[in-house]
This record gives sequence, C-alpha cells and structure tokens, in this order.
Amino acid sequence: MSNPGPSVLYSGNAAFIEQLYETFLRDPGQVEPEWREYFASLQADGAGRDTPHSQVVQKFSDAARQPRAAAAPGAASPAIHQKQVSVLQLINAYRFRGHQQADLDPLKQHERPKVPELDPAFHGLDQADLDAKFNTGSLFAPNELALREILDIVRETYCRTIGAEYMHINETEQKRWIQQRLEEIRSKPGFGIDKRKRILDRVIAANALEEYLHTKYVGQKRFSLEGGESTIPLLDELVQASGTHGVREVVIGMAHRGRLNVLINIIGKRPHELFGEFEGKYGGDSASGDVKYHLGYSSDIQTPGGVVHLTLAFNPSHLEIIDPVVEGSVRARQDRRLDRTRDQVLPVLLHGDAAFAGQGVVMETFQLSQTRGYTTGGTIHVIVNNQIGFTTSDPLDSRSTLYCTDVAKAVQAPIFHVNGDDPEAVVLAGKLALDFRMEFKKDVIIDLVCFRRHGHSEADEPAATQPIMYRQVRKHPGVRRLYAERLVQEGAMSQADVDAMAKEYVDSLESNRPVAGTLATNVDTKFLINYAPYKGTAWNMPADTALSAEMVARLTERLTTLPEGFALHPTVQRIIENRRKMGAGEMGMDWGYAENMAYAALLDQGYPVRLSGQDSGRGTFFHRHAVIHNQEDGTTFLPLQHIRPGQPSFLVINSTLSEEAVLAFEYGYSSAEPSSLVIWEAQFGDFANGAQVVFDQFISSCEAKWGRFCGLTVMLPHGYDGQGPEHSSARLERFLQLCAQENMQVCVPSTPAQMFHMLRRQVIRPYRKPLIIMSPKSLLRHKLSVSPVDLLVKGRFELVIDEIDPLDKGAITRLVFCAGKVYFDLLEARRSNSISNIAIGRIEQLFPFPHKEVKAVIDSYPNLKEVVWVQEEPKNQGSWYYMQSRGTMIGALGEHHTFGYAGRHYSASPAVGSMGLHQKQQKQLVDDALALTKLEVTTHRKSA
Ligand SMILES: Cc1ncc(C[n+]2csc(CCOP(=O)(O)OP(=O)(O)O)c2C)c(N)n1
Repeated sequence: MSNPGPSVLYSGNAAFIEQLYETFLRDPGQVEPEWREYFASLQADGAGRDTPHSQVVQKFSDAARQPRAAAAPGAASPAIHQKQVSVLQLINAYRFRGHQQADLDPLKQHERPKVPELDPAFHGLDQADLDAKFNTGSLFAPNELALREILDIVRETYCRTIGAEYMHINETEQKRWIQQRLEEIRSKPGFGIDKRKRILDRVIAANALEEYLHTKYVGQKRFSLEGGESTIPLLDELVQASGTHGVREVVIGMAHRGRLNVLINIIGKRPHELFGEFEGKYGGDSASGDVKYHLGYSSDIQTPGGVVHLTLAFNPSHLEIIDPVVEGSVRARQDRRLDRTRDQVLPVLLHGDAAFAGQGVVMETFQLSQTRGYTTGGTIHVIVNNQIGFTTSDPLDSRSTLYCTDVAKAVQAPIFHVNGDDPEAVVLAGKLALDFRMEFKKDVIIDLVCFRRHGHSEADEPAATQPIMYRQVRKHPGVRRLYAERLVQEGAMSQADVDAMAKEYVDSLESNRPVAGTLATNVDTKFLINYAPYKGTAWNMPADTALSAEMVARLTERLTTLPEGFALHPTVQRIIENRRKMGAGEMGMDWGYAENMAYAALLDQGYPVRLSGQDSGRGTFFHRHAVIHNQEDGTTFLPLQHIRPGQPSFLVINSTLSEEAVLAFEYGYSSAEPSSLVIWEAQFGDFANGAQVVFDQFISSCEAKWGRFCGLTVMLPHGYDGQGPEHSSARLERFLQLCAQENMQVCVPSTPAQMFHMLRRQVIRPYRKPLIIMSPKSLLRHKLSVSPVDLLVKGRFELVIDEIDPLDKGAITRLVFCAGKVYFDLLEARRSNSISNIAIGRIEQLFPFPHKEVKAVIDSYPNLKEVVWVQEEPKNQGSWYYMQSRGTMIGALGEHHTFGYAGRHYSASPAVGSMGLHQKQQKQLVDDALALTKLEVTTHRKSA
C-alpha cells in the first residue's frame, strides 16, 4: 500500500476541491475558514469568479507540492496540512468507491475484493491519527471530528446495505444533493412504526402470494419473485409517494419475473381473475390471447397525495423491448396533459440483471431519454438483480462490466445498489430515486440485489448448473422471515401481529378482495382514452379526406408563409415558391407538397401529428422540408406549427440513429394516443429489420394477443433504383407474410394525391390499425408522378387504379398489375412502343386485399386472356408469393384467365450492386410484362 507521494492530488481529491470551490463561490460562509482564505487568496492573485475550476485545483496542487507555499490551506504546518488533505481524500474515496465494499449480496457468495483507497493507510493515515481531529470538509456533518468518527460515518453511509454510485455525475448540484441526502442520515432510513409495518405487510404479500400459487397450482410456470420480495414494498413506495409529488399516472414496464405479483399486489388485479387464468379460463375477447405473465392491466390507486392511475404495459417475451414502448406511452400521456415539466406521468421500468446488461435496446432507450422528441423527464429503473439470467450465473459470461447497471452511467444516472434482504434500505433507495427524478428530471437506477428461490421457472432444477449458489439459496430463510424477526426482536411488533397480518392476506386472496393499496372510486376520467369509437370498425369504411378549395388556398398560404426576413437557402426558396404554384393549380403537385398539405389539413381539423425518423425534418431525399432553416442565424421555422391559433401539436423530429427503440417508442405513443397521426419513417426501408421485434411482437400482433388498438403509420422508402442490395428493399414480402385477420394495412401509393388521402384516411376513419407504407424515393422527383391539385378537392384514396390512357377496352388481352414505382417504367415503355392490347393497373393497397375493386377492373376487359403480376423485386421477395395465394389475386381472377409473373429471378440478395446489371434486369422485366419478350415463367390457372 503506498502513499500517493508528494502530489497530494489525485482525481478524487480534485473533484472534492472543485466542489468546495463551488460552495465558496456560492456562499463563502459555508466553507471552513482555511479554505475560505485559500480561495480568497486565489482571487486576490487576480483570479476571479470565472477562474476555471481546474486552475483552482492546479494552483492547489502546486502549492501543496511546495511546503513553503503560503497560499494553500494549512500551509503554516505542511505536515498537518498533508494529513488533513489525506483525510479529505479518504472521505472522497468512500464517496467514489464505498459501494464496492458495501454489503449487497444476500447470499454472501463472494468476498468483495478490497478497495485499497478505502483504507486510511493508503492515504498515509495510521492508528495514531484515529483520534486526531480533522476537518470533515462536509456540509452535512460536523465540521471537525476525530478520524475514527469520520470513518464510522463514511462506512455507515456508503458500505452498509446501500451502495451509492453517483460520483460519475458531472453536475455538482446533483452529486451534492445525493451526498446530502445520504450523509445526513448515514443512509439509515429511520422509518416510524407505521411505515415499517406497511413494509412488512408488502413483503408478506409478495411472499404469501407466491407460496399460495405454488401450492395451489403445482408445477405451473409463474416466474416467482421469491428471493426478490423487496420489489413489492419498493414499488409500493414509488406509487404512494408519487402521488404526493403530484404524479397522476405511473406507467410500468416489466418482464416475466414477479409480474403476477406486481399485477396482484401493486396494480390491484382481482385474485380470482388470476386464479382463473391458472385454471385455463380465458376471459378476454382478443383473437389469440396471451399467457398470463404477459398481460397488462390498469387501475386507480388512492395515495396520500391523491389518486394515481397505474398501467402495466402488455409485453412480449422479448426482454427489454418494452422499455421504449413504455417511454412512448408516457410521452403521449404527458402530451395529452400538456405536462411540459413532466411531473404528472412517471415511467417505471423493471429489469432483470442479465437482460439489462445484455440487450442493446436498453442503451438505445437511455440515449433517447434526454432528447427533445423523446424525453419523458426521467425514468425510475429497478433491476430485480437475482444475480442470474436463466443459467448464466457467472458475470464472466453475462457481461464485461463490473455491475449489470454500468450502461446507465452513459446518461449519468445515479445508481443505488441495495441489498434485497434489507427492505427498509430498499424503500429508502426508492424514496431517494423518486425524489431525485422529480427534482432533476433524469433517469435513476435502483439495483435491487437479491436471489432467485427456484429455477428460471418453477419447473427448472437450478442446482444442476448452479450447485454452489443454490446451496446458499437453500440455506437462506427468505426476507419475509428475516424482516419479521427483526421487527419482533426490536419490539416493533409481536409475533402474533405478524401472523395475523399473514392470515389477513391469505383470507383476502381467497375471498377475492383486491390486495394492492386502496383502489380509488372517484376517478377523474378526463385524461383517459375512450376506445369505444374505434371498436367494430372496418377497413373499407368511408373516409372524407377531401378538402374544400378554400382550405387548399388557405393551407397553402400557411405552408408557404415565413417570418419576415427569414433567409432561405436558394433551393428551399424554389421549393416554397413551387408549393405556392402547386396550390394555385399552376403546377402539378409533388410529394413534398401533398404530404405537407395532408398534415396541415389534419392539424386544421384538430388532429395532432407526430413524425419521427432519421432526417425526417428535411426528408432523407430532400422532399419534405417541414423544418426550414434560416441561413443567417441557423434558427428554424416549422410552418406546420403555424396553421391556425389553438391548433393541435405538430412535432417532426430527427431521431437518434436507432430503429428498434425509436419505432418501439412510436408504437407506444400511438397506442396511447389514438387521436393523433403518429408516423415513424425509416431512412431507407432496409433498416426496418433492425426493429423486427417491434413489427413481429407488437405492430402486427398487439390486437390479436392483447386487444390493443394501434394506428401507427410506418414509412419505409422502397424501390429498385440501382443503389445496390442495401438501399432497395423494405422487404415487402415480410410485411405481407405478417398480414392476417385484418391486423394491419400495407399500401404502396404511387402518386402524391394517393399519399395525401391515405395519410388523412388513417386518422379520419375511426379505424386504428397499423399502416405500413412502401414509400417513394426516386418517384419523389419523377416527372410522371405528379397529381393535379383538384385531387385534393374531389379525390379519395383509391385502392386500385385502372389504366389511365384511353385504350380500347375490347382490344385488351393482357392486364398487367403492379404496385409502386415500376408502374411508371411500364407506362413509359408501353407508350413508347405504342402497345394497345396491354392495360396497366395499380394495386395501391395490398392488404387488406381489395378483391372487389381488383375483380371489377379485371371484369371490365371483355377479351382479357391473361393477368400478369409485375414486380421489381426478385421472385422469392416482393408480393409474388402473396399474389399467388388463393386468398388474394387468384381469388379475383375469372375461370379462364392465366396468371403470370414478370420480375427478377430468385435471388438471395435483394438487389444487384452494379448499375449496369440493374438496368438490364429492369428492362427485362418491363419487356416481359409488355410481351416484348416471351414470359419465361410459368403461369397459373385458377383451377391449378
Ligand atoms: C430477447 C430475449 N432473449 C432471450 C430470452 C429468453 N430468456 C427468458 S428469461 C431469460 C433470462 C433473463 O435473465 P434476467 O434478465 O437476469 O432475468 P431473471 O429471469 O433472472 O429475472 C432469457 C435469456 C428472452 N425472453 N428474450
């Protein structure tokens, strides 16, 4: 063990001196006279309030290196001064690293490695110094104490059952806040008898429910919370105390572990409802339902600070993906309440230790946490750290970080590690976490270190792979017994009181009384969504999406009016001027104008709009320009925020470079806010598969599994422009494969007017299903893909568009159907080759498949012989397999028609890398479609 040497400074001490200096700047009276003199002398040296703190530290360091230097505190006696500095270093070492020596593991499996800096000897302090008095340098403890007492304080504060990790935070105020809250009580809760009884009651509830289910439903999976029962008093504290902070809604996200326990003991689900699920009864009305430990619930709980609405989000098995979904849901609720300070709706996320450390979406969600478009003002994270994930117990295998919580340091969240065997410490950590979140509006972590009584599920035998750990587990009496014994021993309760408490709980379970806190009866429903209007609606219900001519003129004016003197980029200026002409009918509408008009009209009619994605403000392909940048001062202006006074909110926001978390967030948002148009846009459709779990587990199946409506719109730029394998395909085939039971809509609009009406239809119809759009790229600038402005006034979204050229219907023998951009290649080639026997139709909505409309087009050609599906994608991709299936195109074909394919061959990669080869393939498929070459592919008869 070595003394740090002539330099008394190391990084820990530097932080301490900086802190002291800040205190001095705020109020010189709050620092010790020696330090006051020292800092004053720096100012006398010419350094003023603006002196960088690093310079203060440097000067101090220099002074300390020179024993005769008069400027440093205590300089009159360098030896004493050296000891004093060492004591301060020691105190600071506990603040930094005390958690590494804290008593956190209920299983006491491993001796924690010694931290040299926590030993006084490391700082040159010996036995003889223990009784010497030193300045504590602390605002929260007496100024001067014997070293022995100082050691007691820092060990009690930082090395008992709460290990606080917070010195990584840069903001001095936040660090100071935590220091004060912990040091002034030495991390001892000091709860009164009522509070302690409530904690025991909740611990008993947590444990007794599991034991009850264990004996009543033998061998059934429930992902027991046993070993981590302190989770329940912790959540109880968060809910009860949140009311006093003015929180009106708490949205909880969590995985399997302890979920049934939370449903019953925190959210207030009726016990018999759960028992029914164990008995295989299904009470829901959704198409498939889900297992009991994925189901959500909501209730209203009475707290001392008023009623708090609790929601437990429905979630799939996929660990951690619920995190951004909850954040989106919270943000929607905050927006609905105009809760700009984010005081009224609180997100709480429960995690497993292995999942928290391992799943990337955790980091993505942290990265969203303070951004403009996604912040929810801080989340309380609870890690139910049972020190094992499935069978991975050894941290060598499950992570590379010291703690499973280290990823949270990226956003400078404070982390309270706490021993689950001390429920009072756990509740204290919860209280601090909530107070911190409400004060600083940042994420905060509680790492509840506990154990898992059984295997991963109750059917598992854990000792087969974790023999040593489970030897300890089996010796452990459980927190319920430990805490009850403690209260009895301390005279707070009698054993008879404890037994009565347990009996009362089981009686309540059996007689189906809610066993969470008090359920509220007088609930304010003002901010709750009524989903009744969305029930029983159909995709083909009409939607009045057209505008009056007056609206077109007024909204165009609003979209093209900028503040006086706003300096536009010349290209943007031209775009704005063109938008004026488009509105006046002097130019065909382009996609940028049509899309902006769709939003403008929705806002005008009272529907909020939220659009997010990478570069969404401008549009990846430079077409949207919903955010206009002043070329002189860099300020921005959003015309869509100036449609009319009192309009609903419009937010277009460039997202972080994430697909998974951002899409999940928007799913959560749209599910909680059905009145808004909520859009997530991928940069290119290819990138959507980074968020595949969100499509599979939520977007396509939320209604079938959970009966949850979701009207999210997803724009996936798609189309074969020769940009290579990665910028061509949004994997349309995968979305079509997910389609069933009218679970979502898949559309490929081919014109600006179609985009306009489709976006408006999505909100104006009370039909809330996800909308997947294969959105345009090169079409945005295609000379033929423009629409007359009248289509805003008299149009609607067309499911199918028949031939547009005046061909003789009787002469048509082949009908070519396609979707999207390839239509224009076909049209141009058909025109330039003067072909008159082939008609081209577009199917703009692929799912739900518009049978009636497709059949009507087919039947309108009396001499038709064949129908050909044309696509740019390879044959194993795109829509071909879908079109071939009996339920779709073949169902609409007449008996005598053959059905052919023109498109790329089977391919492992979505597209080729060479532009030359791309063009050759593209020409080939167009030629095939137009019978300029013979179709090489087999045709299919309806009767086949
Ligand atoms: C994304 C994902 N991968 C794998 C699994 C399978 N799985 C279910 S629970 C589990 C272990 C989770 O460990 P931990 O996060 O520590 O939670 P615990 O079960 O210990 O409470 C795994 C790997 C899953 N559900 N989700």
